[in-house]
Amino acid sequence: MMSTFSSKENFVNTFKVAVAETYGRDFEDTKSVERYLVLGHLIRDYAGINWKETKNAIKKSQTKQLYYFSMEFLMGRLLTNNLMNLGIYDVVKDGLDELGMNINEIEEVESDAGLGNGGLGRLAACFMDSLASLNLAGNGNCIRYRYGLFKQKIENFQQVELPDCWLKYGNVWEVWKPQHEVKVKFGGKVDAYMDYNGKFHMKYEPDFVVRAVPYDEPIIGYHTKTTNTLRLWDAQVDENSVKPGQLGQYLSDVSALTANVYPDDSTLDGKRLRLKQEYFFVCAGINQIIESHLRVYPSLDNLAEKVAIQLNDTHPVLVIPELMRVLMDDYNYDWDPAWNIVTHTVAYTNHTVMAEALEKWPQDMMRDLLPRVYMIIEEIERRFHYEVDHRNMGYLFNSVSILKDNQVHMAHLAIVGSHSVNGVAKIHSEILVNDVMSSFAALYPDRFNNKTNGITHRRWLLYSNPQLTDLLIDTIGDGFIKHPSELSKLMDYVDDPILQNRFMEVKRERKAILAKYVKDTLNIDVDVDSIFDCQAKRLHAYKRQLLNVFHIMHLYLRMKKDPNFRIYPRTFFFSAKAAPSYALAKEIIKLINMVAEKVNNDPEISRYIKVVFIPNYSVSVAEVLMNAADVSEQISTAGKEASGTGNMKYMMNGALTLGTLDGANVEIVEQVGYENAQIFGLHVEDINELKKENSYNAWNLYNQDANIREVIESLKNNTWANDPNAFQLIYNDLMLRNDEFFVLADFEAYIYAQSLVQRMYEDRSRWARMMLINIAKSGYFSSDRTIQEYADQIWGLTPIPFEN
Ligand code: GPQ
Repeated sequence: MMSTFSSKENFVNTFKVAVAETYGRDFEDTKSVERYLVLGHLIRDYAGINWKETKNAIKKSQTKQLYYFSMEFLMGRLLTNNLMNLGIYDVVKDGLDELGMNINEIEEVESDAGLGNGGLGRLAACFMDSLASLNLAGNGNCIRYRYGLFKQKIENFQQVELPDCWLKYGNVWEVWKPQHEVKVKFGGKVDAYMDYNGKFHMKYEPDFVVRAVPYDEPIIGYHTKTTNTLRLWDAQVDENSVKPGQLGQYLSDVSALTANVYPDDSTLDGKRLRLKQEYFFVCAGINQIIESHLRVYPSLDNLAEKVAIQLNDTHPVLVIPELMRVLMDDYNYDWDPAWNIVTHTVAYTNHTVMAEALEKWPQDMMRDLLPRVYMIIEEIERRFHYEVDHRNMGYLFNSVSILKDNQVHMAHLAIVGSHSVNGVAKIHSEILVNDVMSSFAALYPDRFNNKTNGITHRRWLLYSNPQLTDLLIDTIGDGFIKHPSELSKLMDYVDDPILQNRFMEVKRERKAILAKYVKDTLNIDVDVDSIFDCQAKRLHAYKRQLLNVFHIMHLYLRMKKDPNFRIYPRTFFFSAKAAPSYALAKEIIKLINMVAEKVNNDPEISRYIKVVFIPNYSVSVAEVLMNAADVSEQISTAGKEASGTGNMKYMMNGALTLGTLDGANVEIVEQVGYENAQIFGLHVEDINELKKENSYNAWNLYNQDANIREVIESLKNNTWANDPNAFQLIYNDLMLRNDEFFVLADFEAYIYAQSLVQRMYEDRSRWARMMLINIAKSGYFSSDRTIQEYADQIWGLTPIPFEN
C-alpha cells in the first residue's frame, strides 16, 4: 500500500507538505512543537486504517471483547512506542535526519500522559500494549483528566506540587467522539411505582446531570493489525440541566469532575468528588458497552459471552450495581437473570492489603449521590446475606458484609458481584485467601486466583534500552521479541567472558546516559563507575525508603568516625512522589534531600557516596533510570507490597534485586535463584508472629544496637538539618508509634545485605554473569505472559481473526 510511511521519500514529502499546510508557513520556518503535532496526527491517521479493520473484524467474527475499567492509565509518551509498534520508526528517523532534525528532539516535545498515581496505572498501560500485541480485543476505559497527578519540584529540600499540564499542546493521539456522548445522573430522588401488570418501575429525578463525551486513543499492537481503543471520558455541560440561578455552581461542578487525577493511592481524603468520578466513568463506560453490544446482537442475554469486564482494583466497582440498574430499569430484566449476566461478566483484581487503601464509602454519601445505585447495593447485600444464611455460614456475616458500620465496603461488593477475584503476585494472592479475605475464600473458594503482574518488554527493554536489545539479538537472535520466554536462551552464554564484557560496556553506556541526565537537570556529577543503586516508586512508609536512607546515614557516620572504613563508590538514586497530604512521606523526602546535601558536599565522603533525588518521577524518568541500575531496591515490609512492577523492569535490564521476600520479589528469586539476588529481612511469618505476640519494641533495638541508636540520634542532633525538630514525624513514627513497618527490625540485616552486594560487585565477572542471568530469567515477567493467563483463565478471549 502506498502511504505516508511506505518510504523515506514519501514520508519526507508528505510531512513537509502537511506541516506547511497546517501552519501556512514554509517547513523551515516551523518549530519543533508544530512538527511534532503534525507528525503525531499523521501517525494517528495511519493507525486509523488498522483501527477500522480491527473494529470490523471483531464485529464480523463476533469475537469476545474485554473492557478494562481503570481510574488510571499511566501511558507515558507514545511517539516512539507507536512508531516502533507500527514498524515505521526507521523511515521516520531517516526522513527527519534528511530534514536536518534529530528524532530525539521531536520526542522531547511530547508530555507524559500521567493519568495515574503509580504501579496500578502503569500496569494498566502495560496491559493495553500486551492485549493489542497479542491480537486480543481489549478496550481501556478511564477519565480524560485535564491535569495529571502533579508535577513535583524540590524546593528547599522539600516537595512542591505544581499542576501537570499534560494537555498543553493538546493530545495528538486522541479522536473526539461527540456522537457517543452519555448522560450521567447524580443525586435527586427515586420513586418506585407499579404498572397495570403489577411490575415495578423506577422513576428517577436526578439533581445533577452531565454529559460524558469520549475521546478515543488507538492502542497499536506490535507488528500486527490489531489496534485497540483507550476511551477517555470528558465531562461536559448539559444545557438543559442547570437549575435557575445556579449556573456558576453548575459550571464549576462539571469542571471539577474531570480536573485532576486523585493524587493519593494510600488514604481517603476529599471523598465525595472521587466517588463522583468513579460513578462518572463507570456509568459512561457501561452505557457504551451496552450500546455497542446491541449494535451487533439482538439482546443482552449473551452479554457475558461477548464481553468481559475487569475491575482494576475497587475504584470501578460501581460497575456491578450500575450494570444491574441498566439491565433492570432500562431493559426490563428481572433480578436473577440480570445478576447472572453481571456476575459472569465482571471480574475483580485486588492490588493491596493495606487496610486504609481498601475503599469504603459512607453510606449516607452514597445514598445521597447515587440513590438508585445505592438501593441496588442494599438488595445485593440482602440477597447475599440470605445465601450465606442458607448455607449455614451466618457466622461469617461480620467479616463479609458489604454494608456495615455505616459504610459501603467496596472490596466486598466486588467479590460478591464477580466470578473471579485475583491478586497480583503469588504471595499476595495467598495473603488474600489465607488472611485478608479468608471468609470470602471459605464462601467462594473457586473464585480466588493469582495473576502475577508483568511489564511490557517492548517499552521497558526494546525501546528504552536499544543498546541491550542489540546485544541480545546479536547473541540469541530476535525470537525473544515476539516470545519473551526465549530470553532464557541467554543462559547458554552467561559464562562467556566476551559477552560478559560486552554486557558491562552496554550497562556502562546506560549509566553514562543517566549520569548526563542528572548533570543536565540537577547539575550533579556522578561517577559512572560507581555502583548505581536505585529506588524509584511512590513514597510510602511501607515501601521503606527510610531504610535505604538510614543505611546511607549509617555509612556516612561510620566513615566520618573511622578513616579506615571506606566503601566501594556508590551512587544512591531516589525518585518518588508523596501524596500531597501525606506529611510523613514528605518528611522522608526532605530527609533524603538533606542527607544528599550533606554527603554530596563533604569532600571526604562524596568520593564514595553520592545521593541523587530525581524530581518528578514519571514514566519518562523511569525509562532512563531503570536500565542504568546495578542494584534494584525492593525493600518493602514483607507482606505489604502486593507485587511491585519496577522490580521486573530493573531485572529485565540486568539489575540485581536487593529485596525482602515480598510481592513479586519472591517469584524473581524463584526464577534466578538465591545466589543471583540479595534477599534479606523478616518474612511475613516472622512479622505476623511479632504482631501476634505484641513482642516488637523499637526501644529495645534502640538500646541494644549502637548503629541504630546513632542513626536515630542523628535525626535530632543537627547532623542533617539545623533544626532538632526537622524530622520529628519520622522520629515519632519509629520511636513513639513503635515503627509500624519494622524499619529498625530489618536494619542490621539490610546493612549486612548491602555489604554483600558490594562484595559481589567487586568480582566483575561474577557480577556480569549474575546480571545476564537476571535478564535471561525475566521473560516470565513480560505482561504478554500475564495477559495470556487472564485471557485464558478469566476472560475467555481468543485472538481477533483477521481475514487477510
Ligand atoms: N497499587 Cl491499591 C497502586 O499503585 N495503587 C493503588 O491504589 C493500589 C495498588 C500498586 C501496588 O502497590 C503494587 O504493589 C502493584 O505492583 C501495583 O499496584 C500493580 O498491581
